[in-house]
Amino acid sequence: MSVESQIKDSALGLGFDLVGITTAEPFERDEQAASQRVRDGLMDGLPWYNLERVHRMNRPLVLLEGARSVISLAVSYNTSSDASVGKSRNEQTSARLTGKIARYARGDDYHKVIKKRLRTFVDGLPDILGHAASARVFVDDGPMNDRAAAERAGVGWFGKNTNILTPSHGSWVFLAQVITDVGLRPDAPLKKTCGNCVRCIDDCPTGAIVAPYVLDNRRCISYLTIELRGVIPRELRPLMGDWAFGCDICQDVCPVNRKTATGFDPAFQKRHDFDAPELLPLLELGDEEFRERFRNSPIKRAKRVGLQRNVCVALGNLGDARAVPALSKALVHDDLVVRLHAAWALGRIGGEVALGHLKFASEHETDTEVMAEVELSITESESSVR
Ligand code: B12
Ligand code: SF4
Ligand code: SF4
Repeated sequence: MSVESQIKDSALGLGFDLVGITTAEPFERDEQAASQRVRDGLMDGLPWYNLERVHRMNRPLVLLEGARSVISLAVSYNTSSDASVGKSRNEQTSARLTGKIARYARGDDYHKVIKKRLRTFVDGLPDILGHAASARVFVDDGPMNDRAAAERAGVGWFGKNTNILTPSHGSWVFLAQVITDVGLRPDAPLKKTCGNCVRCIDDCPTGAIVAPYVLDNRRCISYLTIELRGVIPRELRPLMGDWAFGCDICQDVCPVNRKTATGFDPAFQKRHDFDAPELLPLLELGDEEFRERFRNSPIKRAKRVGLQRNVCVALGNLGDARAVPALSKALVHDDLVVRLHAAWALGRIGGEVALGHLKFASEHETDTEVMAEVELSITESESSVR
């Protein structure tokens, strides 16, 4: 059995679903494209994503001295069917007021789980090779272009929504890389493309996929609900639907994802209520309860205030008056970002009761930015009452 086959078997045995190998040559097309994206302002909002990082992340030799190969790995997180996709708003609101969490975030934090697995994998390399090897591991936590490596190693191909699509598991995969100084026979990239399909581009509600393979980070719901700290641009809020954390629309509509193998990784099984969580109780969470509920979950990244801000937007978009009491409580939240989005949501739901709460807030609010939102929402609410 070749060394490459033994390495792949070892990875599959540890719970990786897919593995491919590429050289440590630079990803030149990707470096150029990503640099242009930064210059065009399409990566704005992620200050760490700068030209220096783009240079490093596309050059394995800069990341590991003597690098010769990249072993590219993927793990499926598609472990359960989706309770919320395909349900109409009426079906959802008739029972409970629920929002949506992106699939990748329904189980344990993948960074920790996969990092541990990568270390075990690397520890096993000397036994296979018969000598020591230098290696550096990455899983979305360092300057490495995961998608470019996965594409060139034949793990999958770039979809027009910018995700890597794999033939067996669709795009529902986490990507991880091992850069090593061992020379390995590379795999060939897949000869697959999206063809004429443009579903993801047409169905993205915020128009974030501005051209095939090009995403405007600032418009992506994933960015707005996970990475953005502070106020969500007003014009984008109505387009965000009921996403409380992340967004899967451009993957849900993708025909390649229709028939995909299910992942069995216990770490990524859906936690209770993590696909379509009840929104109102999330608004009530204190710091300690937030930490407890989202311990070892990717959702921690949004922080309590970010998640509660997202919940306000989702409730505003659901437009259900049952949310008015909870949102009116959020008008006196200790964080101004939550107060501001609660005011917006009340204005969007409208009606006499919501209007009354907004007027009360207009007499007591001390922050000028929140006050401006309260006043705008009063105007909108008054026009809905009339
Ligand atoms: C920054 C980032 C984000 C940002 C920006 C996303 C983006 N598209 O750039 C935000 C916060 C919005 C985000 C969202 C998501 N992310 Co993210 N993110 C990253 C991160 C850290 C860097 C990605 C990056 O470099 N983007 C910069 C741009 C320039 O790259 P790109 O969009 O991939 O574009 C490439 C193509 O255009 C290609 N290209 C250029 N010209 C051409 C021409 C042709 C013909 C072709 C084919 C390609 C091509 O070159 C570009 C550079 O490689 C990676 C982890 C990592 N270290 O790599 C995870 C990563 C990409 N994210 C991941 C995930 C899971 C997500 C979400 C699905 C989460 C969610 N459900 O909410 C969404 C998906 C949104 C989307 N449609 O992309 C996974 C993707 C797995 C996969 N199957 O592809 C990654 C790889 C993390 C991981 N290790 O698993 N993410
Ligand atoms: S994740 Fe959502 S908002 Fe972002 S590009 Fe895909 S569909 Fe658009
Ligand atoms: S929806 Fe169509 S265009 Fe978009 S990634 Fe899937 S196959 Fe490609």
